[in-house]
Amino acid sequence: MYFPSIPKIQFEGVKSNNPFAFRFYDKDKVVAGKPMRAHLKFAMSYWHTLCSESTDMFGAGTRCMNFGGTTPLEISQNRVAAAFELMEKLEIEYFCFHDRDIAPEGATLRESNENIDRIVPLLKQEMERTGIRLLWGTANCFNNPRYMNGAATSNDADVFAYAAAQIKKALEVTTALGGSGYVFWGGREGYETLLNTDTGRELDHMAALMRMAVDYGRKIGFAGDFYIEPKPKEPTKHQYDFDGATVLAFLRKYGLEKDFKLNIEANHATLAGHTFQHELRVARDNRAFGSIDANSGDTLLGWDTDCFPTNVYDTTLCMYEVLKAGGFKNGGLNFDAKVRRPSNTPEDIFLAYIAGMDAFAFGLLVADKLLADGCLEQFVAKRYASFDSGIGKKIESGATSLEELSAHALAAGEPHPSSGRQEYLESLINQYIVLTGQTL
Ligand code: XLS
Ligand code: NI
Ligand code: NI
Repeated sequence: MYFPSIPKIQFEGVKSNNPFAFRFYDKDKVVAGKPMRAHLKFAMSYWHTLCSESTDMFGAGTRCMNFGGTTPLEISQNRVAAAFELMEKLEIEYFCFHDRDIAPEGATLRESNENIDRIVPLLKQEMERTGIRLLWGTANCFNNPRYMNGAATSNDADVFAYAAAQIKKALEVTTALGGSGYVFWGGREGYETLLNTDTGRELDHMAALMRMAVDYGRKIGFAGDFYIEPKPKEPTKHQYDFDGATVLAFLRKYGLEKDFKLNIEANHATLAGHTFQHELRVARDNRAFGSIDANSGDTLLGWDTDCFPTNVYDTTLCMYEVLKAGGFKNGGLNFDAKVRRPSNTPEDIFLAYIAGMDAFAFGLLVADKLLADGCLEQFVAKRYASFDSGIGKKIESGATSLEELSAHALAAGEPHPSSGRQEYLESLINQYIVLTGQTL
């Protein structure tokens, strides 16, 4: 046991004073026809949860993540047991990883691949024992110095080939473990200066690698979704996958839109100058909603802080969009989140997950109530009612022209737009949060 002080976390309800209990996440409670666990599909991120020692640019790690191992491979082996103990104790049913999270990078690519092959059977065994599943896999093509100029968008064809080799292996492992998704997050796919960059050529290369990944994945039996995870900047000054809209344009330009969906991360949305809800809406409007990296940014810091999400207002609006999109299919809620550097004990990791899971469970309950009552839907439907008949209907069906609209405007005179009632609607969300709380 790696976390002997932590009990199995149970649902105890809102009145519980036990920090190691869920207050809102009642996994089998049925909401809108499905148990909470099926709506939320929580996943553990291997990298933040089991690899990060909480270093930052100015300081060393504040916790040791060796799990009693002395060699990199031994650490990785022990990490598997720790991962499953943690997920079992937290009732988390999915996980996500990068190739380099599960096994150490070796001196050569061949050695790295062999390291992966030593760990995969252990993961498989634990997955079979517990029923825990792989939400998505990915390749870390950003940490190693070889990727300093990018991976698929490097100026060096040998670097491109190296990334392709890593992605090939990661796809094989994801498929072998029955993963339902494969993520592309373009960690170094961007530029620092346009003075040395052929952006058009780099984007062609990025699309080419994705096309090859789809072809190979389908060939070896990967039936899940490919995702792009948009992020506007960091580590590069400008990342090509800036936001949902940019990614959709890229996918359509290169004919990749059928195989790819979006993996929306809350903190990336805010870095792009959007709200989390905005990015989810863009995905939903374009039928490209896939999965979520659940975390939150710090409004006072301008980088990807990956804080655990605890803001119920945000989780409510997120789950509202998820429900409206028809819920998760292959995707889920991956906690791409890390504890703060001073939260340096194993207990803190558990407390952080409990906080995040409870925040989403509560958000789900509020969103469900909002949708069941339909107050926002009714308001929005009424707000656009002028398009339901008459000239509005003609506009929507493409049955009018500038000539006819001009004649209409001349005859109708000055329009009288209606109030958007923003403040009222915002207070309604608060009201629903309180009303939902009262039912618990
Ligand atoms: C980093 C990204 C990363 C991806 C997976 O900002 O969020 O963690 O989710 O490569
Ligand atoms: Ni992420
Ligand atoms: Ni991120």
